[in-house]
Amino acid sequence: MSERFTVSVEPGLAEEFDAFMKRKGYGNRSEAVRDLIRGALARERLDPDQDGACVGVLSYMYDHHERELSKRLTQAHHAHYNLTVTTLHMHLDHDLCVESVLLRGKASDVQAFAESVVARPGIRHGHLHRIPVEHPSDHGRSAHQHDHGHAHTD
Ligand code: NI
Repeated sequence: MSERFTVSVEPGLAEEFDAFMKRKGYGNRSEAVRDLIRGALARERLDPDQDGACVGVLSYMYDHHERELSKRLTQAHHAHYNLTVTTLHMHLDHDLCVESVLLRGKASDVQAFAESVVARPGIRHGHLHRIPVEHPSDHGRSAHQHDHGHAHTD
C-alpha cells in the first residue's frame, strides 16, 4: 500500500529535475523521488557515531532580498556560537549569496544545526559535509599541550 503526497516545486527546479530524470533513465517522477528518499535515508543510517566529535562544512545559497532571511541566519549563528567557528560569505551576483560555514562539535549537534539552517525557506542547495575528529575542543591547542591530561567542559 503506497502513500501519496504532493510536492510543490518552482518551475525552474521542476525542469531541472525532469532533465535529471531523463539523464538517469527514470520513467516517472515518483520512482526518481523514491530513489532520492531512499538514498537520503541510507546515508543517514550509515552516518558515523553521532556522539563523536566532528568538524562540519555547511554550504548554501540564498537571495539576500528574501525577507528577514539574512537577519535570521545571523541570529541562528549567534544562538549556536559554540558550534559555528567561522562563515565565509560570497556575493555571487546582485541577488544571490553563497555562504560556507565551518562548524565544530558533537556530530549530532552539528547535523541538527545544519538541518535547521537548510530547512529555512529561501535556503537553496544546502549541504553539510562532516569530518570526524578526535576532540571537539582541541582547536587552537598545540600538540605539546595534548600530552597533558585536560578536562573538557563542553
Ligand atoms: Ni551577499
